[in-house]
Amino acid sequence: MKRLSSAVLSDLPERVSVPAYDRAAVGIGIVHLGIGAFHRAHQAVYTDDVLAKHGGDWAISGVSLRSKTVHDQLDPQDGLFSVTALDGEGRDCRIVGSVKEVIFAPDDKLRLFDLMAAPTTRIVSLTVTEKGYYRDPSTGALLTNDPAIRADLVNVDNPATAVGLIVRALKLRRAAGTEPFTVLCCDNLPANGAALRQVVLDYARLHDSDLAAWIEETVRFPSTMVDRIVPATTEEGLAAVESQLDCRDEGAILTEPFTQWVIEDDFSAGRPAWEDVGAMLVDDVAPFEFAKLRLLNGPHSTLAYLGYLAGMEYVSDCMENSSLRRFVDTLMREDIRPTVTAPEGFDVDGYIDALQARFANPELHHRCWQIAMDGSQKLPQRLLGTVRDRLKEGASVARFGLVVAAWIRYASGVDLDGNTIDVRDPFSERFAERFTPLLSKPEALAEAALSMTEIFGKDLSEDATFRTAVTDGLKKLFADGAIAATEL
Ligand code: CS2
Repeated sequence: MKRLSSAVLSDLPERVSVPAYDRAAVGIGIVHLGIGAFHRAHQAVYTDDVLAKHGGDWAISGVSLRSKTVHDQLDPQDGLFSVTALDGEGRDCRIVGSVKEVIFAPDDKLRLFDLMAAPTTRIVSLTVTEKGYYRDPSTGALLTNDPAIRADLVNVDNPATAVGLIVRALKLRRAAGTEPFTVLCCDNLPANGAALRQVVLDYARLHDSDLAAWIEETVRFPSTMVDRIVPATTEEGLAAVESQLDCRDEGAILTEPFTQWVIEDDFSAGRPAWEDVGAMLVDDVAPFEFAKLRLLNGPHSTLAYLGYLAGMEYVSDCMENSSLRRFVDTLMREDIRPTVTAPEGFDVDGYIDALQARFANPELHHRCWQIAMDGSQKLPQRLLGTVRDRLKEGASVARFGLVVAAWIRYASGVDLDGNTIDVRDPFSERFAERFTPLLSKPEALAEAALSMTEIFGKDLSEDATFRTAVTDGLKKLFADGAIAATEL
């Protein structure tokens, strides 16, 4: 079977759309750190549409920081990959051309710094996941004691983390008298621009205070809200795409039709006209980000933990279960919705309905296990803020208690039938040490989990109402199982 590449573009079946512009003629303007599936299904698609509409030197150089997989998938394909939107009725398949190259950072630092320091690079964007910021989720400060950050600080000219790379590149630009690029965070963190700015400044201050002051004064960090559900591609998915394309695409992405991007319009060195291809450029992203994190990501994690413990593989399986569906519906409408201040003209009920339909998309095959990853980094951003607001209101947090209980059980690495769970989380070893010996003691287990203030903050750790909700959640979960426990 032939492989997708520039050479085969003109032979693809007509139903597959291909880049409607001369890829060779568009220069690189964006360096994207963390070129995983999400970036390719989201920002790369918007940029591809802009290039087709307006041209311009806004092509993307995608950077992998830790794994060579994407490089090996896309390099032989001239950076090309397909994005297939699945909606139960049909599949819409397109080839995206906006990524011109993939750099595997550990192998190609010189090229990477040349590019990041080049005046032609006007935006450095990021999708490195929550843990890639080395940020204390409860305070927002840089984790200066994390081994990866410590290693970068003793080796500032050859860093490995995204924060280290950005500071190094900005230093090179400042020394050369080149204007800074705009730093565009595209991860699921509240006020993600400000969050990234803080860790960049924390890092720069530890290394060069003049540089830190320059960054503080001149570099823009607009916030964004990004949304598209993009499950990891499976071998089955690759095979389905192969039959659509009549060629092999090792970098194929399967996703949902829905996509949304809200961007704070604060760029110092220009930007693609993303607003012409469906993105919203606004003055304040916060209300969108807030609604999305709380109403999409919070319930997503809820389904992931409870669903996993109930033996379900995919999010859509959870939505087919009437108890889980009812639980998440009540959580969204009664517990989370009152804390969400909708952006103007935003129909929150319609948003909730649409989100549930998206979760239920049976074609997506989005594994609970995938969403369950990195809970220590995700829960503070997507769930615990809501808990704080509800506690302030004096409202019940019983349902949140059950969700956190499900997370604790999941993080312990032992499911309700005693089987091992492959827990992926920066704290997984600590969870195994602390939680696993306490599985028969719900009170002590809740105490051990909530005392992790880096996740729960001092306030929630000490909140008696929340502690009771989590303890009760654990008792119910252990006694009745995940499904029956949702009948609160
Ligand atoms: C998910 C998100 O894996 C997860 O944590 O909740 O990746 C989610 O699919 C996206 O934020 C949707 O925009």
